[in-house]
Amino acid sequence: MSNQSQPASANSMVEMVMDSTSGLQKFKLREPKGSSAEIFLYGGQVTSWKNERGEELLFMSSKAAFKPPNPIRGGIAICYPQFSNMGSLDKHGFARNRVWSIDPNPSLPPSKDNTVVNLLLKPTNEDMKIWPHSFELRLRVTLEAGKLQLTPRVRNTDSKPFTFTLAVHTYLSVSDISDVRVEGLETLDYFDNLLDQKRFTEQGDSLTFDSEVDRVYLSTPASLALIDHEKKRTFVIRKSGFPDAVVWNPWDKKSKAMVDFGDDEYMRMVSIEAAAVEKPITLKPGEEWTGYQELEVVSSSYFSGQMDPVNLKVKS
Ligand code: TA6
Repeated sequence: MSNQSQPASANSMVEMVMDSTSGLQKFKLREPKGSSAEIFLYGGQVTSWKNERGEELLFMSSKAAFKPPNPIRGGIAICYPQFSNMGSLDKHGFARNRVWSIDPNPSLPPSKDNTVVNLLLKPTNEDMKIWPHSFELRLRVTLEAGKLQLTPRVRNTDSKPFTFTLAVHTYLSVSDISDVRVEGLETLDYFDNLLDQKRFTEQGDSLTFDSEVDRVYLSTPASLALIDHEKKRTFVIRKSGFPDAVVWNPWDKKSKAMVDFGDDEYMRMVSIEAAAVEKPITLKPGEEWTGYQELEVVSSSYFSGQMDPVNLKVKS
C-alpha cells in the first residue's frame, strides 16, 4: 500500500477502507482541526465532506446506488471525457463509473499538511473502443480546515491530439433551495439546457431558485458564492482552468423521474460545477491540462452584506 494509507501527521489521517454498505474501496481523510472527507476509487468520487462539527456539506441522495456501473448520485463526480450529451459517449462520459487507482506518480509538489489523495484513471482496452484516445486523468483531493480542493489533470499519452470537455459535478447541501442564492453570475451569458441550449444573459442581481434550473454560464469569474440564509453559511467556489460554471437543480418533476433521487431531495441541494464546456480542450501528444476547484465554507455573518464574489470582499 502507498504512503497514502499511513497517518499523515499526528492529527491528520488518510486511510483506505472498504465501505461496509457497498463493499467498494474508499479513502477516509481527516485534517488536524477535525474536518473530514471520503473519496471512492469507484468514479474517483468524493462522497462526503464534513466540517469539524461533523456536519455534512455535500449532498448525497438517500437513493444513491453505490453499485457499478451506476454513477453515484451526489458528492463530487468528474464528468470526463465529455460533459453532458455533446458527443457519442454516454452522458457525462465514463470517468464517473470506472474504478480509479492510486496514482503512483502524482508529480505535483506535496501538499503542506499531507491530507491528500492522488488518484489516476487510464483507459482500458474496452474504453479505447468507445473513445480511442490514450490519456492519464489524475485527480488530487486535498482537505484543509474549511476547504476541499480538487485538482484534475489530463495528459495526452496518445500519438495524436484529442479533444475533451470536463466538469467537476458538485452537489452542495443546502437547508432549503428556496432560501439560497448564487452570486457572481450577474450579467453573464449562459446556455439554457431547458430551452434547447439557447443563449441568454443573466438579468438578476443574483440567482435564486423557484423552478428547475439547468444552465452553463460562460466566462465566469474565478469565484462564485452560494449563500444559505437559514444555515447562515456561504460556500465560496473558486476555480481556475475552467471558464464555465454549471448550475443545476432538478426541481420536483425531474426529481421524481430520477430513480436514484428522492422526490423531495431537490429542496436540499444545488449543483454548482467548475466546467470547461463551451470551448472543448484540445491536447497534443505529451501535453497536459490542469484545472482546479476549491470549495470553502464560511459563516455568512462574515459577509454581512453583498459580497463582491471576485475579490471576496464586502461591498461598501
Ligand atoms: O450538471 C447538470 C446536468 O448535466 C443536468 O442536465 C442534469 O441532468 C444533471 O447533470 C444530472 O445528470 P445525470 O446524468 O447524473 O443524471
